[in-house]
Amino acid sequence: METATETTDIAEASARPLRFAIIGAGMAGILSAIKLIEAGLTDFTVYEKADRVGGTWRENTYPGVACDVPSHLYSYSFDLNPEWSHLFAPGSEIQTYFERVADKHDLDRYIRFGDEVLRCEFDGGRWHLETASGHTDTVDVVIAATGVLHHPRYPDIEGLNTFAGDAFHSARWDHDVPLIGRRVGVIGTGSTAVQIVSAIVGEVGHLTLFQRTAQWILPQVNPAYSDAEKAAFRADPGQLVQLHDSLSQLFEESFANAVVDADSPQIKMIEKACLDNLENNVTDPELREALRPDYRAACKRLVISEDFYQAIQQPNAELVTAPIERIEPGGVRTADGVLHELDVLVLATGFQVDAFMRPMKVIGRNGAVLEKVWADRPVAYLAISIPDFPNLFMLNGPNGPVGNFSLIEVAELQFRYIMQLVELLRTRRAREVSATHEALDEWEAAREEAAKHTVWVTGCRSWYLDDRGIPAVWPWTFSRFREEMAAPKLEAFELVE
Ligand code: N01
Repeated sequence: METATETTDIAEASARPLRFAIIGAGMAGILSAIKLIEAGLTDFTVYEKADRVGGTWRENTYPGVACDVPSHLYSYSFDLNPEWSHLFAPGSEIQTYFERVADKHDLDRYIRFGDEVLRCEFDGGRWHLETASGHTDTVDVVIAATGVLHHPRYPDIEGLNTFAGDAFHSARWDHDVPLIGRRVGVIGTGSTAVQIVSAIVGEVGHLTLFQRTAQWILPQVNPAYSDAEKAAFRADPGQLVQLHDSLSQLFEESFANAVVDADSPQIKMIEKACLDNLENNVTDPELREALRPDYRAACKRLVISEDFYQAIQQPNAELVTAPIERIEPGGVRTADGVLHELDVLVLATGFQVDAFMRPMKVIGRNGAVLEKVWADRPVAYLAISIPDFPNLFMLNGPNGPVGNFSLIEVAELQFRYIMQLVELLRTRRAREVSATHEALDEWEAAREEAAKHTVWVTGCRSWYLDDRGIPAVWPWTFSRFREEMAAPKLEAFELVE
């Protein structure tokens, strides 16, 4: 009779060898590489268009950049970090963390830097990749870890290119441009602009913030961790796990569940905290009214800042609410005829959030072209799998959880789910796995229905909303996401033998 070990050995010997391509070496790409190595699936290449890992944290280097998820939560669960300097660590520290984790797992030898994947075509049961340098690869599984907020959105403002000073998008910060004593304009009032304003107001000569829409600001202190606290984390990693888990629970109960229920007591508490912040911390009544939003808190992605109101009340700061008419060589002309003269113009105008792995050309089964499939808007079953695009799995794909969660926790849960689908391929239960059209349609309908109860549809414009005004994000609680990610429902997948 065969022993259990022999049975496993036989199963392993007959397992299908799989080659993988991971696209992107940001947070989710690094995670995928580490987890594949851990599973013994080491035949893979990570394709990264830039020359370093880090994704959004490599690209966003603007003054004040930080994550609004606490750093001990915004960490890999398997690589918690005792060294975080603050509750919300600065972006450069987060970038260093990703570089250190990638080094620790010796990922450089798997990563092809400076080579963008331009095309992926499914043919003969495998994916054929072509990169910008002309390199080709053939793989069984593609993991698209290409990120969400990475294609800068430039505003469509007349005369933008005529500006005679220095102008750049917040995600393309030009560190060669001096700011000290100069006249700097910032367009936008999202999380990015708010961080920039607080960080630079003390050094610029004059700061002009062009506000199209006022934002609710949730005040949140950002204490530093003491040397003693860091030493305690180092000495007892169990404390770090506890901290990570308690932050996760706190975030889930306070934020994550609040935003998906517009009538919840938690959202009312957030609204009150934002309102108190405005009432108590902006002294000039005219400025206070200019900064008062006319929609509910957290309808737009909530902006978290300890010191924005202080910054905008500095004598060298000015809030401009008149609509921008055009940009001229000397500055920004607003509809009231005023020319706001500037030396530097920062476009903190956000990202094209529906691009995902595009502009990469992706061709699935029977010639299905992603660009056409997504002509109206991007969709993927549970944000992971697209019908007719077998063995291609997305991390942080369309309509997944992005609001007020740690995207690392999201990606870890998604990856575990994907690995269960990969196991079907490896154990030869299927050669091709992709969601069925029916499963996707059902999920989309349920998602759209659930979205009606969220705070995101209570009357504001935001990057969460698609062209129909439906939030392109996970509209349920985080525990529901965890449940969905526990195990794939196989009836939702087309398994080609
Ligand atoms: O971009 P946004 P962001 N004329 O899209 C304005 C994450 N993030 O880079 O509100 C004038 O939120 C636009 O105005 P309006 C986080 O998920 C996190 O700030 O549309 N204004 C808006 O004010 C965040 O939500 C962190 O009327 C124009 C702004 O530009 C996401 O990234 C830090 C305009 C864009 O705001 C995006 O944030 C940074 C025009 N033509 C980012 N076009 C943290 O973790 C656009 N605007 C803290």
